[in-house]
Amino acid sequence: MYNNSLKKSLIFAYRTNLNFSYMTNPFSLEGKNAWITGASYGIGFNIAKAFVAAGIKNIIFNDINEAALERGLNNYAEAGIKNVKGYVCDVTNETVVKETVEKIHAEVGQIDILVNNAGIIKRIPMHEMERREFQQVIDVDLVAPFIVSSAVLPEMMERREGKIINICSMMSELGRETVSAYAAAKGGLKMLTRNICSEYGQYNIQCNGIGPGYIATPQTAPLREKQPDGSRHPFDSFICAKTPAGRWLEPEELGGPAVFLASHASDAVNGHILYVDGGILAYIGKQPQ
Ligand code: NAP
Ligand code: GCO
Repeated sequence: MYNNSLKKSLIFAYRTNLNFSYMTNPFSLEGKNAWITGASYGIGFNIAKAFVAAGIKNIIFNDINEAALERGLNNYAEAGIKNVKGYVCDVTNETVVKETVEKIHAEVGQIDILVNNAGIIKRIPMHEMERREFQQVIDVDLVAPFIVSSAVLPEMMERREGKIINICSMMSELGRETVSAYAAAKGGLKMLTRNICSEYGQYNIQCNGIGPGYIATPQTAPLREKQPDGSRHPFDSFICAKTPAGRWLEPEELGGPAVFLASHASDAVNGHILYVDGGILAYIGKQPQ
């Protein structure tokens, strides 16, 4: 009886590439390397901090130029994070992405976890938006996750293990004025997530998304700016009324969900979008008083 259950556990462990730390803590990231794109600050940086707390071996991040990379490296140093390697890499440039993956393999090692975090938004009414501007958003928010994932997948397939997390949005589900390109890209990213799951699940690769609600980062700073008379930005009040918690979320609050999706704890979760929105998608909004 005992022998049988031990044998079953060992077969399970072998099939799923488990290690000892998994058996004691399914949320452990010990021994793993994670590449988080555009993680100099904001959501990506906070996901990196949570990965470090979960025992990650190495954090890899990139930013678009030397100055941005330096700023990021300073942020990691200030947070006391030493096991970090930064690269200058524009995620929309296929050649540079391929070169960066080669450098990471040579200088750090295998990429166990990829977080497609880099993103931009342009808030322009659709009928005033130029095709070039629409395309830029699609390139960074949708085409880049395709480029980076495609460059990382072959090695994951060879090892028959990997985690890809795509940072989606409320706009993967909902629309609003002025964010047509962003909503189109993030809606597409939700479906890219499901398709990577469908195509590569057979290689023990899990691809899931995180759909953050409204998070207080530089990307959303213009929506929270105080008015000249000192009152709150109307969008700020609008978001608080749309969120059951009645507040913006902090980037730190995405750390736990990201650790879950990066760790063996989520090995049976694939193609899922985990909305971390303080309940926005469940709520009709604050009723008039
Ligand atoms: P952020 O503060 O603007 O950070 C985005 C990062 O991506 C920055 O480091 C930026 O670099 C980098 N980046 C942009 N284009 C790049 C490119 N072509 N190559 C490499 N890096 C590039 O944004 P955030 O709020 O942390 O958002 C992170 C992700 O979460 C984005 O995908 C965003 O759409 C998504 N999201 C945000 C919220 C929110 O409420 N904040 C909600 C839902 C989803 P620079 O330093 O050069 O700008
Ligand atoms: C906007 C916001 C959003 C959020 C987020 C929602 O202008 O509506 O910037 O796009 O940042 O993506 O989940």
